[in-house]
Formats: sequence, C-alpha cells, structure tokens
Amino acid sequence: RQAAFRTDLSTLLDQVGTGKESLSFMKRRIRRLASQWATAAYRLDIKLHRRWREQKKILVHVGFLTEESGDVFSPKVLKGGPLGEMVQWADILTALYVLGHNLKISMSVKELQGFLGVPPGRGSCPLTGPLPFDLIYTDYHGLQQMKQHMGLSLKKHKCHIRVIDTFGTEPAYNHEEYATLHGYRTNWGYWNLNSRQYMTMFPHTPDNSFMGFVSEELNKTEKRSIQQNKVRNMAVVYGKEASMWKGKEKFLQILHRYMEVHGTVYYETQRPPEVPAFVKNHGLLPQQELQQLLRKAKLFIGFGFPYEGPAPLEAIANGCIYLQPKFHPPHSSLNHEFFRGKPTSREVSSQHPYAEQYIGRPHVMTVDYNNSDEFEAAVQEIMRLKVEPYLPYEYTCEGMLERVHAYIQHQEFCSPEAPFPPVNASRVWPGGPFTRLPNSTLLGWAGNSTALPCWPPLSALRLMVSAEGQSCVEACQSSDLVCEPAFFRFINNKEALSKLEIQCEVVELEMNHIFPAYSVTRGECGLQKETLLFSCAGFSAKYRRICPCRDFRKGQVALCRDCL
Ligand code: U2F
Repeated sequence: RQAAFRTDLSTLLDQVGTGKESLSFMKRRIRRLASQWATAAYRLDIKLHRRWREQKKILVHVGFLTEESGDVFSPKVLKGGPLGEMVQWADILTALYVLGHNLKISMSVKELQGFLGVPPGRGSCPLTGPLPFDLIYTDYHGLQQMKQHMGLSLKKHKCHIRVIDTFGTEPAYNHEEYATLHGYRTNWGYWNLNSRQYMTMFPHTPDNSFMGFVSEELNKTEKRSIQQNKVRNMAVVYGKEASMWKGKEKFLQILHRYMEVHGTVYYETQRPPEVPAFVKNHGLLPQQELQQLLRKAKLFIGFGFPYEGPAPLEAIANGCIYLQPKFHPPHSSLNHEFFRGKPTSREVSSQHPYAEQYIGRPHVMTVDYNNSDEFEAAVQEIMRLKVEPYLPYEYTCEGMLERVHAYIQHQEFCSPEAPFPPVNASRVWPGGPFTRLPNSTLLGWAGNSTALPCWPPLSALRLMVSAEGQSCVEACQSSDLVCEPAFFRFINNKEALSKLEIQCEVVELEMNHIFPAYSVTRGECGLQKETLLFSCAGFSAKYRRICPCRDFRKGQVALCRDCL
C-alpha cells in the first residue's frame, strides 16, 4: 500500500489518549504545530516528486510513560520536570502519522500485549506468529517490557525495533559479551542491536541514527517583526527548576548589571530562594507563552544544566543569542553523575554541544564561566550584536519528515549483511581520485555502487585514516565529512589497508571496537571480527583508525547528497 501524506491530525490526537499531564502536553504541542507540519508535508511531497512510498505498519510503544515503568515524568510536567522527551515523542508520532503510515500507539504493557497478539497474563510467553508490524519504535523501558512479554521471540524480531535513546549508545556498550569483558556494561546497553537502531535527540555520534525533534519555524514577516521588537537588554535564564539556579548568584549579578533578567522557574507558593529578587520570574510557562517571551529577549542564558535540551534551539529560532558554559574538562559518564551509567563515553564539551558545534557564533557563544571577565565581555558583546532568528533545516518539520522518510524507506537491519563481502580489489579500488593530507589520508571512491546494495549509496564513501588517538567521528569531521558506520563492512579488509599504503607486519582479526585500525609503532594492523562493534566513536592513543566517511546535505547531517 502507498503511504499518502496526512495533514489532518485529529485521528492522531484521538489515538494519543487522555488522563495524564504528559499526554495533554504532547497533544497541545501536536495541535500547536499542526499547520507547520501540513506545510512541511506539502513541500516534501513536491521535493520527492510525489514518489511512491510504501506504507508501513508501525507500533509506537512509549515505555517511559507506562505505569509499569513507574512513569516518573508525567507528574512533573507542570512542575518543571524534563519535557524534552515528551517534545520528541510528540514529534515522532506526528512525523510518522503525517508521512502516512499505519500507526498504533501503546502507553501500557496491556496495550503492548494486545497489539503484539500476546495473550495477557501469560508472562514471558513468546509471540508465536509473525510480528504484526514492520517497525516498532520504543525506548529502553519499552525494550525491557518487550523482553519480558515477548520472551524468546524478541530475539527473532528485534531487527524491526528502533530505540529512542536521548543521549545515545555506543557500539562498545551495545555488544553484550564485549561490554561485559571490557568494562562497558551499564544498566542500559548490551542489547546487541545494530547501533543504528538507537535513535538520538541530537546527532551525537553517527554510530546511532539521528532522530531529533522540531522547533517552530518563522516566516519572513514574523522574523522581521521579531527583529523590530527585540528588547536589547532582556535576558531569559535557561532552567525551569530552581535547583538549576543554585550557586549562580555571581553570574546573575554580573548579568543584572547590564540586563533585565527573566526566568520561567516553577514554584508552588513562594519564590524559590535560588532565584534572586531582581529576577522577573514568570513561573513555568506553557510552550506558546515561552515562545512569546523568547521573541522579545535578546539573550537566552544557560548555567550548565539541563544538558542538551530543546530549549536553546527554540531560543535561537526566536532570534535570541544563546550563551552557555564551556566544560573544562568535558563532562562524560566517566566524571559526571548525570551521565554515569549511560551507555556512552561521549565527551560533552559544553551545556549544548550541538549548539556549539553545529550552530556557533553569532547565535551561540560558548565561554569559560570560571573567568568572570570573559563572561562579562560576552554579555556586553551580545547587547551590541544583531542576529536573525535561525533554525537548522534538520530541526524544521520538513527536515524531520525528510529524515524519517529516508530511514523508513531505506534502513534495513533484518536481512543478513555479508559481514565481509567478497570484495574484489579492482572493483572496489578503481584508482579513483586520491589525495594525501598531512595527518590523514583521504581516498575518493569510484566503486560500482550498484554491485553492492547499500544505503547510503557507496558512491558517498570517502576513506580516511585518523591521527593517533583520534576517533573516526573527529577524523571525518576534520575533512568536513561525517563517519558512516554502514560503510565499515566495505573497508574492513586487507585491500583497504594496502590501498592506503599501510605497512602491516601482522594483520589481526579481533573483536575490538577500535578496529579497523593500525599501530604505527608496532606495525600491527587490526581488522574487525564482529560487525556489531564497528564504531565511529572508538579511539585509542596507540592506533590510527581506518574510517569510512561520507558527505552530507547542508543542514541535514543524517543524509548524504544522494541519500534521498
Ligand atoms: C532536557 O530536558 P528538559 O525538559 O529539561 O529540556 P529543556 O530544554 O529545558 O526544555 C524542554 C521543553 O520545555 C519547554 C520548552 C522545551 O520545548 O519549550 N518549556 C516550557 O514549556 N515552559 C517553560 O517555562 C520552559 C520550558 C533533555 F531534553 C532531556 O532529554 C534530558 O533528560 C534533560 C536533562 O539533561 O534535559
């Protein structure tokens, strides 16, 4: 069946259900953005030349909102608790629905069992028949529930599952045996999925798929009126919970010397003591009213927590400059309580690394808050600067629809991939364009992409060697490319090593998330034995990594130029 774009969201709204603040929040969001989604659907349909798209049967099981997982989020919706996840789930549901798929939504184990056809009360009785869905979107809580209620059949069907995973899961943590043997075992990881089945909130590591969410896009008239009505000396503090303001008096004092400071901190009856008297606190605002406040403000200022939320993108989209602290040393699961136990070693260089790295100046200023002079100078500069509202394409409704469409039509984790396709050196290495860089090698790829079916298409592959201690994420980035884990299987071979003129005294085949790689000093080359361990994120001081990089569309890092 063909999937046809939908613009009337009333059936979706009915499906979401009622009875919890989290659901009401999501429905308000879906309603508020309905017209933006409709315009985006229309534009994407044209961009895809009204191409035929297959309608998929999709189950969305929102594990963290089920009573069975404790649902700690819903009671905090109106009390300053995390809303980022709800923003994202609302947008995922809308994107899937607008793309025209056949959608079922479950928010309890009972509904899950009903949709899967598992008789209730039969514990881990396995699902015997075929899976009644092409795709299941869930989260780590939902995955655990499926394990309990689908029993053995989960293994058989897991290639259909996509896990919405805010901060991401790196391959070393995902592979059960490897994680257990090498100290990467956490409460969350070790599901032995293909790492691209984990879908993140920001493009953290290309090992995972970037799902994202959306932010409101402004038209020209709105942009102009915002710029005219900006209040030069108005700042809004990022932090809806009082604890996020703790110990920040010094910065607030400096800021207050120049600007009128506003907050949206939740409170019950009295002003929270963490919020100084000179701050105009509006209390937690509905999303729409927050947008209005951001439209007037010049500065949106973060104090380090929450990490990597949606609010800075909303502020920047409404013409604010986002000022945030740089982290020295970076925060990670190795040194910070919040990230401890999360299945990633990713180093978080500031409160919002996406804003820092993908957006940057003049919209984003990342400074060392330990240096008061630097902080003060940034505030002064912000008052002088004029910026336009800005929203990266990948965070617009059209950008999200485009990306989710591409994943649904092309990502395939069910058919067995030949781990090391029998590559014929002359076919794979036809002597295409070939450039040497001082610290790394970049090879063009002119292989016959139709010979080896692959998405992204093989024509996008650029082969690189990282510096010692550098990951493939960084190596590709340094050449304005992105690491593409789907290509590892094509470059994990001796032909690639010899094409790169790497002298190997020995070639090992090993389970090691650093491989393929080689050690210069020891003349040792290592190829990867386990496809699940192919990792863009992995690095080691002693090794130079062999990296599969690819190009990407401007504003849509998840997709290569020929990926649509
Ligand atoms: C992140 O979660 P948060 O919910 O803390 O992220 P924020 O960036 O603060 O904002 C989420 C939404 O809250 C809305 C705002 C954002 O879309 O429009 N909001 C509001 O409606 N009214 C207000 O007064 C203020 C904000 C992240 F998303 C999670 O994944 C993490 O778990 C969490 C901790 O790092 O941070």
